[in-house]
Amino acid sequence: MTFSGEINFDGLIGPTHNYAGLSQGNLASQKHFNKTSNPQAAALQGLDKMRLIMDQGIPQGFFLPHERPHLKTLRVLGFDGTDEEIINRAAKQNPILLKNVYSASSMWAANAATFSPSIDSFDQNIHITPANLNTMFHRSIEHEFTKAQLELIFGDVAEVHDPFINISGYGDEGAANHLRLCEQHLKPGFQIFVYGSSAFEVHQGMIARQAEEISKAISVTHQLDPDRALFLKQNEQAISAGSFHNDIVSLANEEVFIFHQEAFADRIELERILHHLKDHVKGFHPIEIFSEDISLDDLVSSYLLNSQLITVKNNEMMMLLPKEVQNHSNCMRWLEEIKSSSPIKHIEFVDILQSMMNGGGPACLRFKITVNNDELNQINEKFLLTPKKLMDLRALVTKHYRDKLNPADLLDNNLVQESYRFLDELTQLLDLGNVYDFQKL
Ligand code: SUG
Repeated sequence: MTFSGEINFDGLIGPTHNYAGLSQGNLASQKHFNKTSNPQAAALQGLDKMRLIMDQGIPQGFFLPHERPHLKTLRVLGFDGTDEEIINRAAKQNPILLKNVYSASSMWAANAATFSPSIDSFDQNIHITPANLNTMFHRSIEHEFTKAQLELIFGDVAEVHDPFINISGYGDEGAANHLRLCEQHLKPGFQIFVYGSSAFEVHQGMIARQAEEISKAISVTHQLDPDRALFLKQNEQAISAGSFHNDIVSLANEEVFIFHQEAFADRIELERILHHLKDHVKGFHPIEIFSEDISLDDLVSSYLLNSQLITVKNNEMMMLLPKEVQNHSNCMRWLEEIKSSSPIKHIEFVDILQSMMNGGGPACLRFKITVNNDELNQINEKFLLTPKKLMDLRALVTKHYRDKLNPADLLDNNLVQESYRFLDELTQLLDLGNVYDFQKL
C-alpha cells in the first residue's frame, strides 16, 4: 500500500503497569482498583496491536516507557538517600504518593501531545505541543520526558513547543481531545479542539481535564488558520458518564466524523461546525450515534469509539476495536450498519484487556501523526518498528516483566531495579545512549 501520511506511535507499556485506582472520573480505573495486573501480558498485547497496524502496510512507531518509579519526583519532594532508602521512606510516609510515581500511564500516548501537520500551519512547519496533564498528579510528571522524547524523535522535522505548565488549573490532555477532518490525510484539514470547560468555571464533582484556554492557545501557537480551527465543548453528562476524554465519545479519520448524540454541550455550535465541514471537506461523512440506539453508558463500557480508524487499501477504512465491544449487541448491530453505509468496510478486534482495565482503549494507546514522504524520512528511525525490532521487544519484555503485580508489590525494592534493568537494556537494544535520569547519575 502506498504511504497515506498516517503514522501511529504507540506507548510501549512499561514494567510497572498496575491498578492503583489513581484516576477519578475514569470508571475502569476506579472499578479495577487494587486488582492484580499482568505487566508482561499488557506489553505483549500492546505490541500485538502495533503488529496488526503494520500488517496493513502502515508505518508504526513507538514511545519508550517513562522511568518508573520516578525517584526524581520524590527527591524534589524532599525524600533523600539511596534509591532503596527513598522507596522505604515514601512507602512508610506516603504510600499513595509512591503509587503515583510508579504509574505506567505514559502508555496512553494519545495524551502525550497535540500534533498539527505542516500542511495546516501558516509557517508550513509541523507543530507538536506536549500535554501538561496537570489534572492528575501521576500524569503531571510525564511532560518533561515526553518533551525530551518528542525532540529525539521529531527534532529534525518539527517544532516541539514547551508544554503549558505554569498556569494553575489549565489542563491539557493532548490529542485525546483533538480531531482532524480532511479529504485525505495530506490535504489541508480542519482541526477540532474539544475542551471540558474554561479553567475558570467551577464544577461540582465533575473533572473537566481539558481547559478551553489551552485548546485556543495551541491553535494559535500551531499557526492554524482561524477558519480551520474549530472548538467544541464536551457535554457535562458525557464527562460524568465516564467520558473523561472526548476520544471515548467521538472519532475521526480523514472525511469520516463519528460522534455520540450527547458528546457535545452545544447542539447549535455542533450543527454550525457540521455545515462548515460539509461545505469545505470533499465527501464529508458525519455519523451520529443516537442515544436510543447506544446509550452513553453502553458507549463508555464498550469503548466502541475509542477505536482506531485507519485508511487501508482502495480508500476503504478499517476500524480496530477493543474486543469488549463484542459483548454489546447494540454496538455490533451498529457496526454492521455502518459497514454497509460508510467507507468503513473492515472491522478488527484486539485484546488489550490490561490497558482497558485502566480506561485505555486502542485510541488511547496511540499518538496519531500525519507527515509527507520527506518528513517521514526525517523521523528518527530508531523509534519506527520493523518486524525484527518487534520480535526483539517481545523477547526483552518476556525476559524482564513480571506476570503478576499487586499495588502492594510497589513497596518491594526489587521492583525498582527490575524496572531500571529493563529500561537500560531497552535503550541498548535501540542504540539510544543514556536517556533516563538513572542512567545519567
Ligand atoms: O488518564 N488511566 C488513564 C487513561 C487514559 C486514557 N486515554 C485516552 N482516553 N486517550 C487516565 O485516566 C489509570 C491509572 C491508574 O488508575 O493507576 C490512568 O491513568
